[in-house]
Amino acid sequence: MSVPTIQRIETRLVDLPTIRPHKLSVATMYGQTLMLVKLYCSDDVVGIGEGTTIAGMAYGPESPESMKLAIDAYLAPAMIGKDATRIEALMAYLGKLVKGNHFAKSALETALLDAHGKRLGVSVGDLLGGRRRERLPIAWTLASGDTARDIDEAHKMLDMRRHRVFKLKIGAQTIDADIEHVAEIKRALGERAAVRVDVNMAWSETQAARAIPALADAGCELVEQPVSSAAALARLTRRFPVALMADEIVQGPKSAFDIAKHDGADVFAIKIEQCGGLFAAQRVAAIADAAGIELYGGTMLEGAFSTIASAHLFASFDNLQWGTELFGPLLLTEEILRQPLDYSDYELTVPTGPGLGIELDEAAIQRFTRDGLMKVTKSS
Ligand code: MUC
Ligand code: MG
Repeated sequence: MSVPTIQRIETRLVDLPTIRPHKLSVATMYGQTLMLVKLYCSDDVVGIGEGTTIAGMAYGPESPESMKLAIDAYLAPAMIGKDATRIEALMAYLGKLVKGNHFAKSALETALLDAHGKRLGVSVGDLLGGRRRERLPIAWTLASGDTARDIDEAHKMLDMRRHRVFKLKIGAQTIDADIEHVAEIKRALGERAAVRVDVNMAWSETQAARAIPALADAGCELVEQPVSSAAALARLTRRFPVALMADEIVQGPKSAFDIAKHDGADVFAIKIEQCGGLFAAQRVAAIADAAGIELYGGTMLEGAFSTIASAHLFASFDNLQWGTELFGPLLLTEEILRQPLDYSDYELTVPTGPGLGIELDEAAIQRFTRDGLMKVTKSS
């Protein structure tokens, strides 16, 4: 029997509005762009993958446009005609041809896994070793830029039983203003909700050393990436009892090993795109487990495809002490799936169907698609 090969890869950019501006220390987002990849195989199986960034290139070196370019010009041509079933080998080959570009590679690996799951009639989670949980706890990010509006939003989420863990985006204003913002929100929510913060690397080590104990006093249980330096984060982790989480500096297994070697964080935020794909993210989780570092399922504010790819992976983790923040699709105004995801009782249900277990609604995304499709086939 001949092996299924990759015949065609299509990429497109889909610009979707967000339900409100999303304010981080690095930028304010008014919309989100999904870079969607469709991978067509010789056995008529089609896989879909997705890449997103946060506020264009404000968060990291890739953008939706750069992912599309890397795939169209370099990665896709190298994949045409290759065995679609040997995913780890193919990703290793692409890793040699193209340095970096983790987000683009994650989108392609997701599409390969979606296709292979559909081919075998099993879920992506099954391809990763099988799920250990059916549902995942989902935190929500309060980032409207206004304390009263954030409190109102949190109350609504609690009343709907959609989220009871809130991550506050801070670092854009003074430390005193940020501490007051966190304290006010925690006071308003009390025991109904847990409050965490994400500084997105905005502080120096001395600023962080002043802010962290005050945040803990305000009732904040977790501080995410307060500084950019891995060495500074390691020193802060040793100094303060409140849990400190590494996010931006977790860029795949090598960086995870370096951080773990220096006792550099209490928790890792694992993001499939930042790690360079699901298998790389799985290795990061293994390193964290071995080092006694706790785990959190992070997001790049992804749409449904990367969100569900992440959900399959996080559902397979042995440890997921801090839950997840896979709320990306809820930040978008548009439903892009034929069957919406199930967010209920503070959790997301991990789909059970073959591959990712979700189906793109082509008509829903058509009017948001930028400049049409790019197709890479053998002859192009
Ligand atoms: C980040 O830095 O964690 C995740 C949730 C959110 O609101 O922003 C992202 C990025
Ligand atoms: Mg973060």
